[in-house]
Amino acid sequence: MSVKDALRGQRIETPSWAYANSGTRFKVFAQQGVPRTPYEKIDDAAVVHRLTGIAPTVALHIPWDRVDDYGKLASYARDRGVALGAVNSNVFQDDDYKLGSVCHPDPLVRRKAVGHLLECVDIMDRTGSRDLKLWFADGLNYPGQDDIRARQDRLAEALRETCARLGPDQRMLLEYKLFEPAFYVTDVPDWGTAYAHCLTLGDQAQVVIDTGHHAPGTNIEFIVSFLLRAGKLGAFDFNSRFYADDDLMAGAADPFQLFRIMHEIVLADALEPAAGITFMLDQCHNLEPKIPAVIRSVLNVQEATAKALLVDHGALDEAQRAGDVLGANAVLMDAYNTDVRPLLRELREDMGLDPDPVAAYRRSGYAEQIVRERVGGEAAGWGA
Ligand code: PSV
Ligand code: MN
Ligand code: MN
Repeated sequence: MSVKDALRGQRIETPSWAYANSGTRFKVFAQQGVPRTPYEKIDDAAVVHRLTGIAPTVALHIPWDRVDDYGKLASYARDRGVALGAVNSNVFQDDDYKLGSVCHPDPLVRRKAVGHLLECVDIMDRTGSRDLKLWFADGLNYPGQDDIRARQDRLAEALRETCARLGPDQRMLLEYKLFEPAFYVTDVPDWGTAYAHCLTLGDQAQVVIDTGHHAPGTNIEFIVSFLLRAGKLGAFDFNSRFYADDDLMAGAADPFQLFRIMHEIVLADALEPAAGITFMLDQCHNLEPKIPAVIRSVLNVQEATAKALLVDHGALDEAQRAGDVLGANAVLMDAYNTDVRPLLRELREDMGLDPDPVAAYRRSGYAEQIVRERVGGEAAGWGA
């Protein structure tokens, strides 16, 4: 397949919450024109897809995107040229979850949490979503606070029950995170823990790599490569980090890391949707305008992918076999250092798109339109 064909087939899923107000624990700086409802988040996601041509699905977050009729939400999305993607569960924003959700010492709280996960699968049945994405804020702040091993048992039991509820074409994607909000123990802190649970759960359970959820210096492409080999990589949450879970635009902090990740994907032939890896963004745009920031992130992932597709695999293989350390590294760097922007402009023109989606967004007047039209009502913020 040609580089252009591979890029034409690429799919990136945008998160509904990236379009809404968000902030840090210190302050949410509200922006004008942000969506007031899940429907308006879909309108914004549809704009991103219309301009980039490669972002045809939008992930939901329940309860932030709770509606009465999910079938109606799905057809609303379809009418705008997009589809609903992964359903993200939320068992971290309720007073009951102070000491955890599925790992909580109280069986009543665990039941409530599992009830929510099962409700998310009901929603997937109605939206036609394939993926249930699980991230747990569960953990401990102090040594002795709870029994670490018992919490793993509770986690395993909750995952087992939820997995058993999935339809044959649905998947459970388990996300890990090193720390935060818990500081001493996190119950799913790393890919090894997520992988071990997914192995026990069987084929429908796979791991999500959120690029912001590792210790500084972690070699993420190794994790990508390991999970791909094991058939256990289900999805990415792309974003950039400088320090912790910064949720900045993908490709902003370390575009070379994004390239190295996409190189592993290309090597494993895992770019096409048929390979079953969902490439999502998980970002919060706290200072910058949201829609152009999502567009920029999609383009950054596309650029890293284009460079990864340009790697000369024949030359790389030859250099590796010959033990030519510098030669092999040079093959990768040649691809990374290629300016792929002319190629991508050409690709977009072939696809009937504006070659510069960010400029096209600015010219479109959509930003001004939503400021004018979205007055009154509550802005749907992070957690709203
Ligand atoms: C919290 O760290 C988080 O950013 C996780 O990455 C989830 O994917 C996301 O929130 C949405 O729940
Ligand atoms: Mn995430
Ligand atoms: Mn996160």
